[in-house]
Amino acid sequence: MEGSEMIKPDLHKSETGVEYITVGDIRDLQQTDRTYLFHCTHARVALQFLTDSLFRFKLSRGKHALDLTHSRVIELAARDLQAEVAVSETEQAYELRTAALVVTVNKSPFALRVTDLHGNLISEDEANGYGWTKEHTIFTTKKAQDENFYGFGEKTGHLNKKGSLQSMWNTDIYAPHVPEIVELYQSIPFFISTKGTNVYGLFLDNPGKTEFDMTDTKRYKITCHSGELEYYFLSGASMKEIVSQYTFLTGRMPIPPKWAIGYHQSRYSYETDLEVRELAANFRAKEIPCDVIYLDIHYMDEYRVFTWHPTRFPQPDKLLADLRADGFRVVPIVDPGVKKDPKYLIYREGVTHEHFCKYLEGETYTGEVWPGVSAFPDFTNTQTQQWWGAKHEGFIKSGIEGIWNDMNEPAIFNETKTMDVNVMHGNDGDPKTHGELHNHYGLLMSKATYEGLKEQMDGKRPFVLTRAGYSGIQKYAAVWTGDNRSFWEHLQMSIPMILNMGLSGVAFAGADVGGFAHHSNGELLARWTQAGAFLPYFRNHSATRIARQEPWSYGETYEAVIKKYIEMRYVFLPHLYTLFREASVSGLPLVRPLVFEYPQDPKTHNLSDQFLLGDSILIAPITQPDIDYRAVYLPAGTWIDYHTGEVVEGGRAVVADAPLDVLPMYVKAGAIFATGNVVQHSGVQQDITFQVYAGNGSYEFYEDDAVTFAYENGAYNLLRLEQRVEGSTLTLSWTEAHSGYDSADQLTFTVHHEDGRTETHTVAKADGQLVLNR
Ligand code: MIG
Repeated sequence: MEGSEMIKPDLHKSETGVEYITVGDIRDLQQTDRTYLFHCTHARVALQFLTDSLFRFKLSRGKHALDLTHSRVIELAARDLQAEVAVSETEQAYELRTAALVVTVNKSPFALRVTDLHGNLISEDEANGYGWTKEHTIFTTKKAQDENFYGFGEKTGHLNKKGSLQSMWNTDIYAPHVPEIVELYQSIPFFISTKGTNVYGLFLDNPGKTEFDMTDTKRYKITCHSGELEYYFLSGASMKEIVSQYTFLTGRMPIPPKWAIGYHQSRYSYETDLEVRELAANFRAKEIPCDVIYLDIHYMDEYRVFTWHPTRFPQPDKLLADLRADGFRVVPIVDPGVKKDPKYLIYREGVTHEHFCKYLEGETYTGEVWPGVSAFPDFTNTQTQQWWGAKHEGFIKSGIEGIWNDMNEPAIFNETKTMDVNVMHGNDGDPKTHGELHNHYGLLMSKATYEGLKEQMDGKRPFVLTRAGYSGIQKYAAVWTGDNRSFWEHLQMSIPMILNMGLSGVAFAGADVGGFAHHSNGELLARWTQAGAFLPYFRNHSATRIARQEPWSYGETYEAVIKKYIEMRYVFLPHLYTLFREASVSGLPLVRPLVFEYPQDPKTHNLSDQFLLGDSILIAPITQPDIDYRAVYLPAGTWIDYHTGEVVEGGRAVVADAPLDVLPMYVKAGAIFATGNVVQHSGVQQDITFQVYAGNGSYEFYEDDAVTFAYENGAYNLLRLEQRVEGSTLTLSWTEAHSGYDSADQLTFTVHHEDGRTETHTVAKADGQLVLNR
C-alpha cells in the first residue's frame, strides 16, 4: 500500500514539465550560536538574525554544506551582529521570535511566515515556494493585489514596480531605453514592498543573473540562474527604516567633494587641448557656473587606458594646471579593456602578473572594445584591484581627482555584449565563472578606482563616476544612467529611475542632462537643466556626431534660462551639500518620491513626475514640449510657491504656471534650508543665508572644508536650527551641535512670513535666538 508519502509535494514536475525539486520538510533544527540551521528533505536552510528586524536566509541545495560566509558587499559592521531570538516549537512549526518579529517556519513543507509581534502578517511564502530545476533556483512568496514595489535600482518605467518583470544582468544598452528593456547597466536586486502600513524589504544577494516576476496577482517569483539562494529580509515601520537598514547592510556613500555636486560639462568628446580651453573660457566669459569638464575616450593614445594622445593633448599637466587655476577639475574616462599590445606597459604587466581574466585552461580572455582586441582585469582579486588603483598615479600627479568608469558591465562588442560567461574569476582564491559574478564586475572596478585614488590623494576626497554597478556601489561611485536620448520621454523616465536608485541605496545618481544620443534642442535642454539642477548628479553630456549641447548651443533665450538654473544649482549648493552629508550618515536619498514622506496618501503611490528634495522642497519639472503650465500634487500641509511666495493649502492638485524660465517649486511651511550666493564654481566661498518658511520645523546645517577627509576627525560644523510659531511670534533658535571647522560667526536669515512678507536679519551666531512678529 502506498502511503501519503507518495503524493508529497516536494518532488514534482512544474507546469513546463521540468523536474522541480523543493526543499521539502524539516527533519531537524540545529542551532549553532547565531544560526538556525534547518535540515530538510532536499536542502539545508540557515536563518540568521542580524538585528531584531533583519534576518538572512541561505539555502543549500542537496547535501552540500552551507557556506555562511557573507558576500563581499555586506558591510563588516553588519556581519557580526546577532539579535536575541526565542525559539519555540509546535507540531506544525518552529517559531523564532525577536523583539520585533515572529518568523514561523512551517515544517511540512518548509515555508516562512513573518508577522509583527501582534500577529499582523508581513510576508508569507508559498507552500513549496523554495525549489530548483537543473538551471534555476526559484523562490515564490504570496503578495496582495494592492501591494506596491519600489527600488530595483536603475530600471525603466514608472516608480511603482507592481505588476512588472525585472531582470538583473548588467548590460550595455545603446538601443533606446524603453519600458520593455529590463536590464540596464546597474543591477541592484533589492526591493521595498508596501501595503497599507505594512512595509518590508528584500535584498537578494546574488551577482549572477536573477529575475523578479511581480506580474502575477497573488505571488511574486524570484529566479536565480546561478549560485545558492541567499536573501536578507528587512522589516521596519516605514520605507525610511528599510532604506536605512539596507544601507547599513551594503554601506553608505562617503561625503563627496563639493566640486562633484556642482555643474559638470561633458561631450563625447572634447577632442583637443584647444577645444577644452575654449570650452572653459566660454563658461567663465558667459559667467555660467561650472566645476568639472570631462574627457571622453579621444584623449587617449589609441584608446590605451592611462595614456594621453600625443598630439591632441601634448601637455596635459599644463592644461590641467591652467584649468585648475580657473576653478575647473577635469575628469577623464577610464574603461576596463586593456589593449592587447606587447609594447604597452599596462598590457605587459597585466599578463606578467596574471591580472587579466582567463579561461580555466589558462588562456587570457580577449574581446573587442575601443582599443581593438583587449584583455580585462580580474577585479575580483584584491591584488588586481590594487594594481589597477595604483595605475592612476600619473593622473593624480597631474592633478586629477576624479575618474569616470565606463564600459564596466563589462561591455564588449560581440553578440552577448559582454564577457564569455565561462571565463573564470580568481575571486581571491574562491574561483567562480563570469556568469556567476557578472554583476560584480563594475562594482569592483569602481572599488579599485576609488581606493586607488584615495590612497594616493593625500587626504583629498576622490570622485568616481560609474556606469555599471551592484548593491554597495554607493560606497565608491556616483552613478549616471548611461546612454539615454534627447527625447522628452527620457527626461520623464529619468525621474522615477533616479528616485528608485535612491530607494536602492544609490543616493548620488543622475542622467545625462539634455540627452546623450539624438539631437537635443533648446527647449528640451532648458527643461532638462531645470530638473537636473535639483537631482543629485548634474552633468550635461552628449554623443559624438550629434548637435552640440553646451548651455549656449541654442541661442540666447535658451542660454539665459539654462544659465539661470545652473546658477540655482549653486544657490542651493549649501543645502545640497547638507543633504549629501545626511545621506552619507543615514543612507536616505536626497531626492525622494512623495510616497517616501507621505506613504499614507494613496495619491503618492505611483507619483514620479515630481519629487521632493530632502523632505520639504517639492520640485515639479516640465517634461513635455510647448507647455507653460502643469498639474502639481501637493500633499496635505501648507506649501509656499518658491517663485511667487503664494501660500497654497495642500491635499490637492494645483495648476502651476510654468513659462520656459519657471520650474515649479513649492516649499513646505516650517522648512528651513541654507542657500548661497551665485559663484562660478564650488571653490569660491559662499555667503550663507538660511531661508526660513514660517511654521514649526527644524534643520541641521552641515559644513566642512568641502574637499578633504578632515571631517572624519571632527573638522566640521553642525548647526541645529529650529523655528516655532506661537501667538504673534515666530521664534528661531539654534545651537552648535558640533563645532570643529572655522566659519562665519554671523548668521543671516530670510524669513518668509505667511502673509507674503519677507525680512532678512544678520545676527551673531552666539545670540542663539531671534524672535520676530508674525
Ligand atoms: O559605446 O566613451 O555611456 O557616456 O560617451 C560608447 C564613449 C562608449 C558609452 C557611455 C558614453 C560615452 C561613450 N561610451
